[in-house]
Amino acid sequence: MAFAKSNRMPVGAIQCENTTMSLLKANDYVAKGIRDKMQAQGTLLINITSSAGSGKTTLMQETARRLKDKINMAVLVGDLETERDAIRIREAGIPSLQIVTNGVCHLEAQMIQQAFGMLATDHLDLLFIENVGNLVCPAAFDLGEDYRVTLLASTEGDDKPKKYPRMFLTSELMLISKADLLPYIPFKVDAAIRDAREVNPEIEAITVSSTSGEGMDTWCEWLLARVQEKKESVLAEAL
Ligand SMILES: Nc1nc2c(ncn2[C@@H]2O[C@H](COP(=O)(O)OP(=O)(O)O)[C@@H](O)[C@H]2O)c(=O)[nH]1
Ligand SMILES: [Mg+2]
Repeated sequence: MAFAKSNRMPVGAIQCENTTMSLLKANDYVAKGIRDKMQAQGTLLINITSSAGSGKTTLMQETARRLKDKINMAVLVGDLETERDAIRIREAGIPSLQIVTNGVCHLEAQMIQQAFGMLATDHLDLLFIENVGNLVCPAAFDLGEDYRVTLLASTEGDDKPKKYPRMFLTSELMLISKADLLPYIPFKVDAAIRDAREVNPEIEAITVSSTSGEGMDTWCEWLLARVQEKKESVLAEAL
């Protein structure tokens, strides 16, 4: 095979790096617009990420049941196919809109922007984005969120923070989910938190179970404190 002068790139090869860089630049531009909109209306935006099946939708349902009478909240939820998660979340009593990505493995800021045309957000205190389930692609796309919260289920193994460092590096909070299963599984909570903090010394950690309710009060208090901070930051800007 012939090589270009640099001797590193086969002639005719597609330089994917450039495409990816311009895609990410465009994404960041739209993400900034979302961040500005959320700041103007005082809505806390939280991007929920994890592997598939770690309990994101169940957490959204349980969080809705606990907080929907205290704050206005909604969920945008991304999946490759089906509207099942949005239906589950609506059953918990809050608005939810499914973003079907048709095979794309992550949500992009443009998709969130488009969703605003179909889900009213102006009055919301808290908007969750449940991202597509995987620990790789969603890590690269800023959605304009205030916080990125990553679930690590006890069933996934405690080695994931070091294996998927970018996701944990870019998250402010790690939720160790399915805590009710910890007695039956060789998952070391301390090891998972230690590894996550070696990747990201600032990351906070809460152990939760949507099934037993363990840690849910701490999680909801964390959310309400962030909602309050957001309101205060909007007020401070108005002065
Ligand atoms: N034991 C246990 N199972 C859970 C918990 N949370 C979710 N699940 C189960 O895990 C599976 C995947 O949950 P789901 O919320 O759909 O995960 P998602 O793909 O991350 O949205 C479902 O069968 C849930 O019932 C939990 O806290 N404990
Ligand atoms: Mg889900």
